[in-house]
Amino acid sequence: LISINVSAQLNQVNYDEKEVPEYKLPELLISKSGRKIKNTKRWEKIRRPEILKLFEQEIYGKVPQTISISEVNVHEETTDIFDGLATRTQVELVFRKDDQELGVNVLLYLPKDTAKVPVFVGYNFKGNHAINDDPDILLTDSWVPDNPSLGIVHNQVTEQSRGVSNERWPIEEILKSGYGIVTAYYGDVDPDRDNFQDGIHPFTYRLGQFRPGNDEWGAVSAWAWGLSRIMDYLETVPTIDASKVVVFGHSRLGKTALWAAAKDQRFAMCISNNSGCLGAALSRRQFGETIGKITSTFPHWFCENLNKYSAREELLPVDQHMLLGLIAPRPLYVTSATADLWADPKGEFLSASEAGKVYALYEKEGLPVAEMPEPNSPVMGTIGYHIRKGKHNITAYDWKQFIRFAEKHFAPVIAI
Ligand code: GTR
Repeated sequence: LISINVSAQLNQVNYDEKEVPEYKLPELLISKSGRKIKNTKRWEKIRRPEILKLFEQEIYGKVPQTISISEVNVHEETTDIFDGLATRTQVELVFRKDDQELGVNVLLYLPKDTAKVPVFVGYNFKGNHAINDDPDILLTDSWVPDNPSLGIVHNQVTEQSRGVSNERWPIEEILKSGYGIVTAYYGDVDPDRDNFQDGIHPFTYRLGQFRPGNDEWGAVSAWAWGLSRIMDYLETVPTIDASKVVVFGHSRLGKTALWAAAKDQRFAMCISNNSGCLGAALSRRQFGETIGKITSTFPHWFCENLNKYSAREELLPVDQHMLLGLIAPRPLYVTSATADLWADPKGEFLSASEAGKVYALYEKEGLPVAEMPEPNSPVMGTIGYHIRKGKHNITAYDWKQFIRFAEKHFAPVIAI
């Protein structure tokens, strides 16, 4: 019977609310041993570590050992970008172990004439040069999925893809609002393909080991690790306010941003855009993308242990509202899009709503509404949410809300 259910689930996608199975979410605020978690002390001491460990073991995979930045190479620094609005810096974070070396190129635009700036930090999908027409952004030499229409062949980018994602990156608006923007190509840390011989993973292998253990890091966990190393670097930049770093990401990189913020409490705020399955959406709803689908299409994203839950969501010891709860009490913004049913907008809203229970322990307001708001009607408590009209994407509209949300929670940036 179980195998029939598994193949039935794998072959169809449910977009019908009436077909969502009945489910019971695992309790956020009852510990494994049955203790009620009534205050922040117990949350931080007992329940938070328990939940974090479950996500590590069963979903994203733990980082097997500490790997630190070996060297920072400053490629260039230019002080007058966008008519004097900003400085641009390009650095390479170098990681070395034995004869292995990995370089992650980080691009920073920081507003000028401000003492210490808050920043948004998040990965891009196609290389730093794709986020703007700026001709001086270095091209990545990492593996990039082929896309001949953008001149990406033999997994290498060319000039042709410069600026192709600029609609997703309204850099001047971000800078004008007083925020800096920091990005890196996620494939610098680990190429997005089912191959555990490239990227950062082999740095932790024993002799004769070819892939991570069952409870060790998949790609999302490796990308999240990379965001924390970027954070290590940001802490050393004197013009950045490291207490105001907002980690953000779209889609698979939204999943990554959530996991990074859950693990690394130095990120002061988190934005998950259209992150869907194993991002913000509740797995037990099995609406749109499911665990069975995601683990068969992207077998390298999560740890091996996750495969146990393919079409057996009810056995998971956690659900995604608990991932969002790990971000408390820090401000968290979750978005959906009306046409992005694959990511289960309702499931994203419901988990954001449930996560409010942890925020309540801190006497913070979670989501300020009980029902899902109308399209293009953002709501902003310490947890914020909007569902934008349109497709799976990150748009200027989304960015306007991110900036508003950051301005609501961080004191205004003061010009000097
Ligand atoms: C889809 C995947 C989603 C989402 C998306 C993306 O194909 O099924 O989970 O991550 O890719 O990253 O654009």
